[in-house]
Amino acid sequence: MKSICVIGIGYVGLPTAAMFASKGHRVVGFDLNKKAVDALNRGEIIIEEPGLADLVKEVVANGSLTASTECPDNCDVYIIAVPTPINEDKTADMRYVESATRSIVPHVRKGCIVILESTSPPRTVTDLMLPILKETGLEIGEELLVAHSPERILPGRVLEELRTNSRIVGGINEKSAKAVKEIYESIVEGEIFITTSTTAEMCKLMENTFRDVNIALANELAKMAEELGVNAWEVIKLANQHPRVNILSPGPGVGGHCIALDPWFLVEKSKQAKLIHQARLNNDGMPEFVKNKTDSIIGGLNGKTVAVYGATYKPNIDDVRESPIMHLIDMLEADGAKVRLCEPHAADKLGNCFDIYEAANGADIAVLGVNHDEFKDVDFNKLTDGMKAKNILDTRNFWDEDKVTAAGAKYYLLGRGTE
Ligand code: SAJ
Repeated sequence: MKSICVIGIGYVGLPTAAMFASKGHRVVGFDLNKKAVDALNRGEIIIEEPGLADLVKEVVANGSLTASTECPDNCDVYIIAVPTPINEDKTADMRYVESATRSIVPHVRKGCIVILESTSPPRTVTDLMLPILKETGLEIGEELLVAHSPERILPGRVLEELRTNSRIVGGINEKSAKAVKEIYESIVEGEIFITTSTTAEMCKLMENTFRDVNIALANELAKMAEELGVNAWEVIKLANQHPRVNILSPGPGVGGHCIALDPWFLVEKSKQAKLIHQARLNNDGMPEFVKNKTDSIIGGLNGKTVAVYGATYKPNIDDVRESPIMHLIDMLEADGAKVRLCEPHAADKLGNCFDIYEAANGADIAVLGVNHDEFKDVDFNKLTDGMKAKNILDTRNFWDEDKVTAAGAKYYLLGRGTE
């Protein structure tokens, strides 16, 4: 049993803290956000993630997880899981990692372990953290062990992936890597691979970059298909029959706090990252492409009403960070359209949301932005009933064209050109 401090009790830190607590460790979640700390001490959570509320309730009730707005003394392990957002100029904002590292300096003692989980630009542990940790006076790598073990959990499946995914542990030396591997062995059933801290940083960034570049390729296909009179979705289905081809799905853009940001950390650090840079620009351009498509379907946006279905960055979660649909809404409004949003997962956060059928009232077009389960079996007769013009734009290939047309509406699909 270890005493563990998790710094940052957000999307990554909270489930990690709860998992360690459920395996018999004594865990303190340290966060400057008093609202999150107070909620956690009451056994409540302020994010949506399957299974997390029950787990947190249980470990808070049995006393193994507590939260504090002050960094605790005398922990064996300090895990940093704070956000690494991006600045306006697309460079990494490392202030939280830096201040989290500084905050533990007065509290660590001989034998302590410091782990960075936050996704960070290459060389963060070596160039940013180690100089700060040296201020402890402890011998780094001997008396104070340090590693980067990037989180790789998929929002919406966090608890399962935390347990079953393999894990990379990049130590500043072998002693650090081995000690940190042992810590994660108590919660991870997947394999744990040992490497250096900078390699671990690069691995995490390249995983998300791999996905970003491949989504950019799918989005480029969608745009070409519209120009050349082909259905991109059919091309993908058929091309993916090839045993070594797996084209991903086009969509209104890439959102979330990971894939939409992480590739920039490589662009910032290396002039070689040209394809990676272009992929980011392609994906960031998708909301505008969808806005223009909406505009051309209804013949101009000014004074029109657009019903938007879904605003989170992907289905069945409540996270709107970097959501392409939020950008789309801003652009529609900037061009003079009135937006009526239906977002069952984040209505509290966003305000001004309508239910599925109310949202389309008086609309000139309904745009499906996120393929939430709630939207699967909509009754298109009911949805299009009060619409001013019965136009449906599906950006996810999610709605059934036959059902839409049976309701007397016109169905448009992102990535489908007319031959
Ligand atoms: N998307 C597409 N087309 C696709 C797949 C995704 O447009 O074919 C879009 C989604 O709509 C969404 C975005 O990409 O807006 C990202 O969604 P995602 O489900 O691919 O990934 P995230 O951002 O939720 O989580 C990723 C995961 N990384 C990988 O799969 C390589 C997760 O394992 C990481 O832990 C997470 O980033 C992270 O925290 O870094």
